[in-house]
Amino acid sequence: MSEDIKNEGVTRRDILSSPAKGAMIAGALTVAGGAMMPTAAAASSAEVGPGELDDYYGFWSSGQAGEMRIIGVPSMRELMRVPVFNICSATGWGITNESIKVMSENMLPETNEFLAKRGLKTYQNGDLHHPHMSFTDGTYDGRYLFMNDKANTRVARVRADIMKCDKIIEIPNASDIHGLRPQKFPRTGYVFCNGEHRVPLINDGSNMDDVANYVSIFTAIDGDTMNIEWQVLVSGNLDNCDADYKGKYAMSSCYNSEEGVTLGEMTEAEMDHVVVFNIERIEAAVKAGKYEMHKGVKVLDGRKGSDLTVYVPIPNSPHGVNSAPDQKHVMVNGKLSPTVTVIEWDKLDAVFDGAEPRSCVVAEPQLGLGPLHTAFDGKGNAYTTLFLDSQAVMWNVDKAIRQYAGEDVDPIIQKTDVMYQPGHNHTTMGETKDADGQWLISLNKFSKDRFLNVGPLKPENDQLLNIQDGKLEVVHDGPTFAEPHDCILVRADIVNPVNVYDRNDPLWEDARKQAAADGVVLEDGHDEVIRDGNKVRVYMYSSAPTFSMEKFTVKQGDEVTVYVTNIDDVDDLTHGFTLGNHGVVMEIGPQQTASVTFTADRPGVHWFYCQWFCHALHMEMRGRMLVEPA
Ligand code: K7E
Ligand code: CUA
Repeated sequence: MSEDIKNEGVTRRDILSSPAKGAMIAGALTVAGGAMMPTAAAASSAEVGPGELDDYYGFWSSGQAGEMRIIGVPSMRELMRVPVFNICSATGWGITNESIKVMSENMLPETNEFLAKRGLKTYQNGDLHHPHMSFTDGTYDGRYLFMNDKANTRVARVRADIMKCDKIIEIPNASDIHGLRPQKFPRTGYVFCNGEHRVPLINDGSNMDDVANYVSIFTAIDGDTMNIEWQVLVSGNLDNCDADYKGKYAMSSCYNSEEGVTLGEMTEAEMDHVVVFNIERIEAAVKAGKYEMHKGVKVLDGRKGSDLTVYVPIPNSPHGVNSAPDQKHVMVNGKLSPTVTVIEWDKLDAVFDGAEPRSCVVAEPQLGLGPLHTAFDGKGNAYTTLFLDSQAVMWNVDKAIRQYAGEDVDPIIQKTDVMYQPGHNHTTMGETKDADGQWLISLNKFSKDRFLNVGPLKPENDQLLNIQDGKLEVVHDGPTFAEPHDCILVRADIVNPVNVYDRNDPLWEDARKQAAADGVVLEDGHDEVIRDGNKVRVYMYSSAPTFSMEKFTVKQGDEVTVYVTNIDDVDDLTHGFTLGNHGVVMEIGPQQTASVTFTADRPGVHWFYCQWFCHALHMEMRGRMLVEPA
């Protein structure tokens, strides 16, 4: 199919940019191909040929795998994996000094103590659900990606210029960070995140049964500094969240308004709620000193009755919260209720002034069973995942509003099966004011029989749907390893990573300082072994296909730090440093410095080598470390 198109001398981009031409070619192919289905036109536009580039960056979470992944859309080709909360065998993330610093420097002291007792410098796992890009004026700005760790109560930031994680912070007082969204307007600004599980605020083990005093906590982080600005205590279990397009409100869904601790107790009530945070009032309360300090963070009380928040009743255990690109509405997905509740942001002004809380609700269409998340096309339509029905439903927001007002209209446009059981979905630019209605991703939790059987553990299935023609059409199945909860789809022109590191990158600031103290200039390809008591610092540089040091000698028991600077200044020329039988590995990108510290405890000759294919003589890029017996 794509070959035929190539023979015509027409690229996929031509087809996308010219609907008439696309239809013409599709028509011709239908005739030529005989049995080809009318879906051929859509399928062809999802095809990205060899050497062609995708139109969108997809930033995928990976759930319990702990990393972020970059997927090209619409090709669904996996482009990169960015280790964040996991340990990475390829890049040495979690092993190098620079990554351990990111992973440990902003943890609570008690966490680092807990880990040290187990011989660890960082957690070995994470559960990354929600990656979101920083915003300026309601749309993605290409600066950062923020993401949560549900497993170990952390939030991370990835720099979009180099696609590496540069900050990981632990959120005190909270338990398990789940929902996370950046402020959309005026900019990010705040990164909002939800502590999901309710725990005692002073969680010192003195009580388990006093559940009335368990709290869940909403946190606002400064996206520029990654400082925790404030926290708000809320009633119920926080789940997902989103922010408005005016910088006034953030909203979180809460299940378990019953504040129970068993499944029966948690799902008892017919109505739960969303909690809306009034940012201006919270900032004023912070200024006025109306907070308590807990673990170094300003904690405000936003539980029921507070004027910082309002609680809007929503049918049973709402889950996803999705702000619409019309900048007016926000969708709250019912999960145990077949409805999605549509709230008008502006009507919350009155609710904060005492109006009946549900007066902000402008629609509540019945869509099907298990609505979890909603995406948008920027043309007035919404797309909701139905987990239990295993479907995507396309519906019209305006019609849903008219139906709620009493008109006899059906907002549902189309339902289509997805394979199988979708959680999140996402559209191209769909969580920004620039939603463009090109593609919809359905992140399905089960693939069952869709792929070759790989044993009891199956991949998930991220399906691509074409939504360009006012209808839903599944055009691609994409198997994924555990467990991409969520993704965002960002127009390619917004993301502009560099090819070569800046020699002054703050990533290896510590190495730079240590080198300066040792009289070594990292920049000019200087190599040296410095002995400082039983600490040995080995500075070398790499230039394809050699390390500047063919060998170095240390003594058994020395604490050795190896610094490698890659002085190659060429695109796509990454070297590595793997030290045999020491569990030591680093990635060293062009112009990067990386370092690793280990104890030389094994007398003998040990080879180190470059594990990143870099040159015809890559296999020969190696050297020896001699460890002299004590
Ligand atoms: Cu719906 Cu963690 Cu975003 Cu999974 S959450 S589905
Ligand atoms: Cu350097 Cu392979």
